[in-house]
Amino acid sequence: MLTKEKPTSLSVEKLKLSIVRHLRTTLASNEHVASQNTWWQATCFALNEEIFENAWSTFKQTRLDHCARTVNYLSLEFLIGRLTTNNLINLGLEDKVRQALNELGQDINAISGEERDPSLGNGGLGRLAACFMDSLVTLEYPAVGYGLHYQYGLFRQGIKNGEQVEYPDNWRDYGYPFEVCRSSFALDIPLYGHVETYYQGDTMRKRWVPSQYLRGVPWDIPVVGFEVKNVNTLRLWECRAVNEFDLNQFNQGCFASALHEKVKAESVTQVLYPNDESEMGKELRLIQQYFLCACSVRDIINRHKEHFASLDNLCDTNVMQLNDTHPAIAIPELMRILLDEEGIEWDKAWKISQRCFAYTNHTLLPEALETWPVDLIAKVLPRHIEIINEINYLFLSQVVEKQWPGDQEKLIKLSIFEEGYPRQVRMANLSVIGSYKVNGVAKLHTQLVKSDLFPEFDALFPDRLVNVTNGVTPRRWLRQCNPALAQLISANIGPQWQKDLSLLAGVEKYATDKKFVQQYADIKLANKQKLANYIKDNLAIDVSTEAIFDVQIKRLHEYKRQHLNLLHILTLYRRLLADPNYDMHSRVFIFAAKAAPGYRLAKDIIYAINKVAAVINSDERIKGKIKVVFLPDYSVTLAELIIPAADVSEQISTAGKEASGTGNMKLGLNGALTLGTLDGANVEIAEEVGDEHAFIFGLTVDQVNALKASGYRPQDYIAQNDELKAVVDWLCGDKFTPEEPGRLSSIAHSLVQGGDPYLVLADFAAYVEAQAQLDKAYRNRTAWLHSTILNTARLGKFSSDRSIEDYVRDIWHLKKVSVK
Ligand code: GPW
Repeated sequence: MLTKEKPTSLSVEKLKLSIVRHLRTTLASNEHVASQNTWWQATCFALNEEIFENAWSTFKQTRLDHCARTVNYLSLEFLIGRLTTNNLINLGLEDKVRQALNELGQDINAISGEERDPSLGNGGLGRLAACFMDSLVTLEYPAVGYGLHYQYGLFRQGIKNGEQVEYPDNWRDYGYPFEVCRSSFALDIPLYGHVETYYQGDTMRKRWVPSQYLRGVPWDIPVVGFEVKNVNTLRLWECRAVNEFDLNQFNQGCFASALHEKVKAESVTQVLYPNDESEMGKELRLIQQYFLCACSVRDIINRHKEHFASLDNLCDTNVMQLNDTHPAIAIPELMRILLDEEGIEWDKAWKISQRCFAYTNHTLLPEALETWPVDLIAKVLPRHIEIINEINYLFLSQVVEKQWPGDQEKLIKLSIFEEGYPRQVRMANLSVIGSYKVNGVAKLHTQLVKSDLFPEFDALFPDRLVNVTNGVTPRRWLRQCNPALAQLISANIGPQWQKDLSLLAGVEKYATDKKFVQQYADIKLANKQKLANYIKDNLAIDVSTEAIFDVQIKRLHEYKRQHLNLLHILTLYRRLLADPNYDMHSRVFIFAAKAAPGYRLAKDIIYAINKVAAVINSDERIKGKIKVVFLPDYSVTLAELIIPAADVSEQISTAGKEASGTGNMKLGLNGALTLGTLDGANVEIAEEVGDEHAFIFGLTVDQVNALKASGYRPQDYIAQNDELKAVVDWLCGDKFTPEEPGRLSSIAHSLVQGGDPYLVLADFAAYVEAQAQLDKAYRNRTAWLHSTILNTARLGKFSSDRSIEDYVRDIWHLKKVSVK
């Protein structure tokens, strides 16, 4: 038994009755004719009976506890993944529902397979938000997640002739059973227009006269706690037109223009922007950001005002966590309400506002640091640009000028405005100035935030910048995705690890226990077989579970260096061609990655992986020693299949570029050994697991900086390394694209003529060497299994429960609210 029974009135019999009742009365079907999808919906509705009631109790209990302080997690992305199995596990109803469905002639796995992934995020940042929501509710902290109800999530990826093609992801096509539309909390959001000055007695005041409104309609998705009654809310805003369409125009035959306003309004939450870690400056994206912030801030204030007459104590009842700068416009929005609507004077308003916001920085990449043209903000949000101006003026004159009198350079660097054409608003500067705490997401990352990104802010506000190392929820990323391993762990150390992952340390003593080691190995093998079957069924590629399953799964980015991995594959392939007896353990290189649709080189790398895969996989001379697999349409669900099957976790970003990474934690917990650079959370992973149980290679942050400062010349590395030269040349020729010679040369070009901005060539030799060590290590089966088990045993730190407790202690200061 993995899960404690929660106090629930739901017996197998009651569940059966409820499922059948929903088939018949909610879904207009019955148990004789229902499709699998209908069965799935009925099962979800049966669960909702328990879930919604608990959500209500949680909400009420929070009010009763004197409006216990609540964290509001503001994020443009929540990559929640499928909820059916997650909810079953967290409710402790997995066994009962399995039995109930069984007795009704249905298979629980097939039924939960009916759910489509809600892919309301791009990658790590969105998935982190989902893990945090799971931990917050499980730890019984009052929390609301605020996001957008995108009609289309992240595009579905297909591969056609090796190239990425994008298809729309209509994830809730005919509705989604775990969400409920709360139309009574709908709000109208102003936009555009101008600002008026007027006098109230002697005081000059401002008011925004908008020229347009959008309606925000909330959809609530319950977030079910594990082994607790608490159910929190993820509130996603859908944008609609305030006015229905113009019937007169419609009747006169002007169909398109009659619908114009409606179509335009609905476009705001139509689709998730697919650009991970790159800012774009598009008007619709700014409106998305503002729409989320305006709806959420209003909602928070409405909740507060049910209990308090003024907003003076807003920061006692609420904190708003900004998930990167994407929702930073919430800062001037709250200021606008305090100043213009509440009539609070500036200094007091600023104090209130600043105590309400905290900001998480997730990147140092310059292209990901958001800026917005001043003119664009002035057009869409005329009052906000005035407020930003005032915040900046007061900050520069009262804070910066005091600290560094007459220092023009400091003013230029710290100003919220970046001069130039066009002038820009720097959202990161606004976020640091407007928040009481700012955090990085791994130790190394936070150090770099302090030393490289915001050193002056750190000097001005020495206590503001803190670290909270990321984590992942052990419920989804161990218990749910690897049930056999979860079972084995529980059988030996008890099930409490699921709520306190540090208890995994108890597994360490079994790392030398013959029986345990064998069981652990059998589970890994079975997981590999399952993935091998999927690969066979979907891509018609045969892979052997004897081979090392070497996995790189993440967004496609130059800084993540999937092309470094590719160069190594080519190197092994050349060695095998040169010497058929070349001594290596067989290897399956598994990739899954989506590229932003406009990111040319990233798409070229996907194409190259697929072209190389086609040639290598069908080359009989190498006798299947290498297989290359690119699994299309990476998603949370696919990750749940791949991660438990991995032997090797590729974490090979250029040092200093990956803020944290979280896939590294999931893979390590599931027994993959990290092959990685000293970047992001890899540093802490290696620290926890011990250097002997990971393969760390490559330039450190300091070495990267020194090399760049001394004038990095990628050609030198090619000149010194014949193998490297040969594989780069391969990319320029027609070896892998006989029908289009030179089709892969853009990659070589970026590495040589392009200056190799992410030092792929500089790290190549060290990477190949680390790979050779790994190959050798894998062949010592006992030692490898030992390391694998120690990875599981020693990575307890990387639970998102620990991250949340860090946030609570250092930033949020929440108290638990237990629902009885
Ligand atoms: F650019 N991350 C992401 F910082 O997935 F906003 N998308 C993003 O747009 C950004 C960051 C942003 C990732 C980081 O790359 C990764 O290192 C980190 O583990 C993750 O955010 C969660 O902190």
